[in-house]
Amino acid sequence: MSEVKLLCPSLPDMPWQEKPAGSTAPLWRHTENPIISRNPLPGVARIFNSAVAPYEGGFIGVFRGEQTNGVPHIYLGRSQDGVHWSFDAEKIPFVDKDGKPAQPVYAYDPRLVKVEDTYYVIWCQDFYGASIGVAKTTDFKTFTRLENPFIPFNRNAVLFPRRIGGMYTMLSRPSDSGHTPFGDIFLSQSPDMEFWGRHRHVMSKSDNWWENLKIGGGAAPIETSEGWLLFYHGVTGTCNGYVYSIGGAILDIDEPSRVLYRCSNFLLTPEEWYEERGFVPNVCFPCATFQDGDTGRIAVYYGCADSYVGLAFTTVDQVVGYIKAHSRTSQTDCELGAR
Ligand code: BMA
Repeated sequence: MSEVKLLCPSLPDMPWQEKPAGSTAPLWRHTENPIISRNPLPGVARIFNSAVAPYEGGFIGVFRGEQTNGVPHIYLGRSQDGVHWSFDAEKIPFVDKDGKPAQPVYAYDPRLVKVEDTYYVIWCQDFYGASIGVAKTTDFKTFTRLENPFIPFNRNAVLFPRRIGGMYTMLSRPSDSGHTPFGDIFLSQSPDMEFWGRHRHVMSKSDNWWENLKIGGGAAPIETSEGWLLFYHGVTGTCNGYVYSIGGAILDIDEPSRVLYRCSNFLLTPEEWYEERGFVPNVCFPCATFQDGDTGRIAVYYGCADSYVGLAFTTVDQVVGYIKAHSRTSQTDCELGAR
């Protein structure tokens, strides 16, 4: 029986594998990784950095598909087991509020979060510079664009799965126009998913070597009895390029700009061939999770080397225990983040 409670519905059919005997790692990889390989459909060279949700007794997802012309777009995928996926041949046909076609110029790193009865897709797109796009759907047939929440430059946005204090709440990472050599996680709130404000700083890069360059939001925060469990990415710069690892933090339930615990160790770092070798080597980039409120099981979907999708597992007890045991927070982590 789990000591830390996942405050979310049961999901008994989510993908799961037991921890390998002898492993001491907080996260362990699916033995079939990468679960999505190269050239997954005609015209798409790679799928990675993608997000999933339970839907109608199976699973659905929004997938970053790097087209063979190099431009990323978002494709819809479906799965019965959360491991083996099939994809629509055409990219998602976004429309505006009048139902007219409204395709972004490009779209990458989508997240998929259900808040109340609506699924929101959040991604990075061109808005006269890289910024955040949002669309909503209730049936996965019509995807209606909403107003862009932020001005450029901003990437890595993800919604909390419920309103907090009555407000929709979004994490994002303000950035620059390039391969941003800096970046901290901020939080913004909205009464209606259109007007965003009440911005708060959540946490910055740290002096932990694996995340000493920049950090960014990852999967939608998971509600637990200890606070919001956040899987995020942390980046270090080496003489041979950036290295992206998966980090973990726990945010205050009512004031999530306050970090309660932050793991000084990475939870997962590039070690396997599909994480170390690819279009961009050494990238583990979490974008979504499944969790089962009954057993405490968690499955993390993460992009691998900008080329593949991987799946890793943990339990809420183990990962929260590991984060707390190795926690080191700074003053700017713990404060409200308003100046
Ligand atoms: C970031 C984003 C991600 C990507 C990562 C590593 O800036 O563009 O989509 O996975 O770089 O290339």
